Amino acid sequence: MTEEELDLRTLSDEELVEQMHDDLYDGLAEEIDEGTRILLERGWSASAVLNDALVGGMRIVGIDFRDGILFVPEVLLAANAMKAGMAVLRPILAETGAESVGKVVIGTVKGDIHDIGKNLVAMMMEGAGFEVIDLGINTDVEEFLEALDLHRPDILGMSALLTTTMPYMKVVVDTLVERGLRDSHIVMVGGAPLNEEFGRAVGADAYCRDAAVAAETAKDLVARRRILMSEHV
Ligand code: B1M
Repeated sequence: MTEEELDLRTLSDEELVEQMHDDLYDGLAEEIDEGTRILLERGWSASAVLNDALVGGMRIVGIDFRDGILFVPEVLLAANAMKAGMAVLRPILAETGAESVGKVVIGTVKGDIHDIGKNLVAMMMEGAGFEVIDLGINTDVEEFLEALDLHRPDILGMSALLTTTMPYMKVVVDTLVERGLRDSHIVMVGGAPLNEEFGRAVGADAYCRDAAVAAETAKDLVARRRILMSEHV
């Protein structure tokens, strides 16, 4: 059977997830859109579709990219397909009837154009009730500072996927310290090459390994900060 003839609806859940990994690998955005919708129709939760079908597929792409089997153009297509699936999940993940629990300014740091993980974090935070101002990719310290001044968020979130760009997080935190702004915001960092120790070393309040942890941590830190502030009034 050729790709065009394959009816995704005839596949079992397990086969469909496997097929979606292949489709992601091949950068087939329409198929990823369809597969995502089918899994949701079958009663899968948005986070299960995200983790098993999409993030799982992207992990395979990442391994072959590292090993020189896939190159930038193919990975861009895979990223595009991933975004097609995320677009279907976005309204569900971002669904919240509650009032805003706080404000977040988030961006991928200067020199870095990876935005899939950052977009997921933004979505999950919206889903947790935050108002999110997304500065996009390649964000320099002045752009972060302007956004802090304009939006006065509770949280500044930074994402980096490259070992060469992650040190820039320290540039941003150091600049906040120099300008006397560090204590006005919670600083959260994340991205595949980071870890707890790096988070502490750059002076962040929290390092988060994934989007779900980021949303939980954000709620927790904002709640704690509000209690501290009310005690000081
Ligand atoms: Co890039 N790339 N890439 N890439 N790319 C990696 C990161 C790499 C690990 C691949 C590899 O070698 N295995 C490698 C980095 C090596 C290193 O630094 N040690 C790499 C490289 C080398 C490069 C280029 C230099 C390649 C080149 O040009 N020769 C180049 C750099 C461009 C630049 O940024 N200046 C490049 C380019 C690209 C594409 C443009 C082709 C594309 C990006 C498309 C896009 O994002 N729109 C791309 C992709 C897709 C990847 C991989 C394959 C996948 C990244 C991804 O989207 N993962 C990646 C391999 C990998 O990571 N396994 C790779 C899925 C996503 C859901 O996970 O982003 O980790 P992640 O986000 C998670 C957590 O980290 C966390 O939550 C997210 C969701 O759970 N998180 C946060 C992220 N940010 C957070 C912030 C938080 C909290 C949690 O708080 C604020």
